[in-house]
Amino acid sequence: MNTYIERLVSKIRPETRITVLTGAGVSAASGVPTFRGPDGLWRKYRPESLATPEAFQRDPKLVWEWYDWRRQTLVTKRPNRAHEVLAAWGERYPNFILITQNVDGLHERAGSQNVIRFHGSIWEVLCWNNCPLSPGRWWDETVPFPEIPPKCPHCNGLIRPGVVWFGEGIDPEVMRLSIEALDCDVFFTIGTSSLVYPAASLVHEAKRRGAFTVEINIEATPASGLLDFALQGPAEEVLERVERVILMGRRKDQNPHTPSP
Ligand code: BV8
Repeated sequence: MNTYIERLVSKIRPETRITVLTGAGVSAASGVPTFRGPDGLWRKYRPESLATPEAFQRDPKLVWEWYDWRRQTLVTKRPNRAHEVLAAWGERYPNFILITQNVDGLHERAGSQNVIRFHGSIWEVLCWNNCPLSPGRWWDETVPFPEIPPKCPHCNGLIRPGVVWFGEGIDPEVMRLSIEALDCDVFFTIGTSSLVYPAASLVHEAKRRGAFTVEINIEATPASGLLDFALQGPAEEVLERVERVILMGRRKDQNPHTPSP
């Protein structure tokens, strides 16, 4: 793995255009259940039964019970080393873009700026009736909601979570920014099963456009065999190792006579 990490780091310069796509695996070390892992969120519920507009129409209370439970869980969690390293890269590299499929907000809590939230945020809500008095969507961190399903303060109808459900399109501006970010030198896909589209198509388009593509995951995914590097291991450990090699290299550049440890 070290040789791979050294070869990867040799491709990273201050001006390198780096784009990262993350999935639930990046939040796993924070104790946030993934979707398809052994304790996965979907294990208890079927995606069709909860994360779709039809499910919400049919049973808004059940859907909100699931999201309110996830929000209550999230407030007890903290960003882990994977989030922290990615936030540091966002500071260090001017051409760094982070796209996440996660709706948990942990990247922002770790300090990442301008995160492209491909599937929205569990901390945003919008009026289910799109009532004219309500803003498009707004931030609401109420935990727990005193009333389930919560009501729109502007029309007393229902509000819905500000996430993208199955069968819903990606916000056009989010999609535009994400596609623009595929013109990069190095594309990382980290902690995602690469099963949900169109998010799973991003890494392939980045490769087609000439990016060096790297996957970090604890297991193989449908994308693994198509990428330049598949680094197998927990994101919080692999990213820490990559960061350490980067920092060692920077120290050497600044003090060429530093003996390597
Ligand atoms: C759309 C927000 C059209 C909500 C989510 C057949 C073929 C292809 C596509 C389809 C199809 N049938 C239907 C579709 C479309 C569908 C889809 O892709 N379905 C899949 C299941 C086949 N997609 C859609 O519906 C999308 N919309 O197509 O719309 C359209 C277009 C225009 C106009 C109208 C309509 C919208 C999909 C968005 C769904 N919303 N989330 C919420 O969170 O409640 S999806 C949700 O699951 C996540 O956001 C994420 O995107 C997705 C996948 O989850 P992952 O993040 O990858 O997590 P997972 O648990 O799966 O994997 C974790 C990984 O981490 C694993 O690989 C594991 O090994 C690894 N890991 C674990 N620990 C670690 C680790 N890795 C590193 N370190 C660790 N420590």
